[in-house]
Amino acid sequence: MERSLVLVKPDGVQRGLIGEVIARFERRGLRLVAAKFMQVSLELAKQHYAEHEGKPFYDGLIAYITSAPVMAMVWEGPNAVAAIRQTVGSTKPVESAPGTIRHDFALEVGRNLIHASDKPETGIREMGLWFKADELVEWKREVDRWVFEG
Ligand code: IDP
Ligand code: MG
Repeated sequence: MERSLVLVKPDGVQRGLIGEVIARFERRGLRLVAAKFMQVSLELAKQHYAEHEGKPFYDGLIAYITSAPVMAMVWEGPNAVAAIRQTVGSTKPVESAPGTIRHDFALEVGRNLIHASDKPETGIREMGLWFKADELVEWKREVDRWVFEG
């Protein structure tokens, strides 16, 4: 079972799209592990986006993610990282497939609504940055056997 960090970024929160995002992952069959509505500190923003330090959009990205509260979540499921990236769409909303979150709700790369871990290892790293171990909820759903084959 893989896990991915998902953030509804400040633009998604301000635009009232938290529920829309959660609904899409629930409908996909993914299982919620953790959720926290929070203001992102400068320190956490820098750790989260460390790989982008030095890029032309870095300062704007840090300003964006710390500009207003975000909804941070962890979702799990088989191949959760790839499944979630697929539902999220491409980094640039205008290159995202119709039906994806970024296609359906965004236009600009600097206001692309949502973050999702890009690899299983990234999911583990990011989950550790954003959540303490005791904030992760291990649980089973009655419907799991109708969604998860194994
Ligand atoms: P991802 O969010 O699809 O994984 P990354 O390449 O990891 O995309 O970039 C992280 C975030 O940085 C993007 O989601 C977007 O908000 C922002 N970003 C990436 N490239 C640009 C850019 O060229 N201009 C402005 N913001 C960008
Ligand atoms: Mg990324």
